Amino acid sequence: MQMTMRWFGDKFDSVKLWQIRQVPGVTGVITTLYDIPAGELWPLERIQALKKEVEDAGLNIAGIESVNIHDDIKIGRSTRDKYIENYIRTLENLAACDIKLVCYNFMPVFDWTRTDLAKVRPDGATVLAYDQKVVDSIDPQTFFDQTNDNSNGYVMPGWEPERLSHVKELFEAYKDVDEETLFNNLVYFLKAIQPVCEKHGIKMAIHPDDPAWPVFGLPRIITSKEKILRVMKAVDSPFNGLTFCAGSFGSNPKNDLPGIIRALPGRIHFAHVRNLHHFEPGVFEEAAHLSSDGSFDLYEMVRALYETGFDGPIRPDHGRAIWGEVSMPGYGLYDRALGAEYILGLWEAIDKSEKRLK
Ligand code: DNO
Repeated sequence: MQMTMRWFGDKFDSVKLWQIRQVPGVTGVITTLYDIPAGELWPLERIQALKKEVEDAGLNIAGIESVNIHDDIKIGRSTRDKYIENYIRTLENLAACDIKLVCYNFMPVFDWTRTDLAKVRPDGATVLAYDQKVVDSIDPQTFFDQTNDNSNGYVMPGWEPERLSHVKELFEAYKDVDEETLFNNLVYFLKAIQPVCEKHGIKMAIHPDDPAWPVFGLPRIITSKEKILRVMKAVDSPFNGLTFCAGSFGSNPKNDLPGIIRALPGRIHFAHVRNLHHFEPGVFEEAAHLSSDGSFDLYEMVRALYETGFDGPIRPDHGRAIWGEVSMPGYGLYDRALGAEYILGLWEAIDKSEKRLK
């Protein structure tokens, strides 16, 4: 297990690499070329420069989050092969820089969705929150505009303007794409990239849908243990893996988080570990990582990762905004650093008690 933090690049992140370097136990970053639109080729020189920047700061690139998938691939348009070709060449360029973990998602149009980016909690911290009633009462374009207006001036991951400047057209393009079609288009994509992944030992780690149900009538397919197992079986090779994201699967209280981890030994390549507080089905807010602050048992989650031999990067996930920090919502330094220390503490305790028992 390697403890990491997500970093969006010097131009886009409020957090600096030297600050991440000072978080005890964090040895790497999960990063991206945030300015490259989905579907375009990542030039080798850009990846090399990013790697140098991170390594000069005393860290390593533990993986990429995300190389985004062009909507034509998800929709299954005839143009998809051109975008898949760019994806394959991007993977080759990453492998040439020894970067072999790629997180991506297969959500149509929108990535993760929250209805409040700064809900005030009793202690004055603010958090991201979700209320299905809000989504049900507003149209997608207004929703998109509101999200961007409330993001402290930062571009939110998955909400990049160039991706979403055509919300209406995209909705139109998805009108014949149901869950089954989306699933088949994912399998088509995975089979197409399989040879390059297997040749270079690249691990692909699909991110679950967040929240874990259809929003705005768009299909969503990575929402439960059964559904992710279906994807794993459809292309049954270790390169085809999962980003276990507690907050995404956990948005549905019916999902048993340690159970999902235990069902996928060897197929979880990356983990986003965090906590949510549920109020009622479809209404939740993000919490501090500590188990007692939310609805999840972080000890059981970390224990399941430990016991299934997880050896990839973990990152703390969305943090609360605390101590006056202003950042991209969910991605400040302070609360994520607290989360990293807590997860490292759980891991050390489990590791030492297991070794003592032996
Ligand atoms: C939200 C993130 C997601 C995730 C993508 C992966 O903060 O967890 O945006 O990076 O879905 O492609």
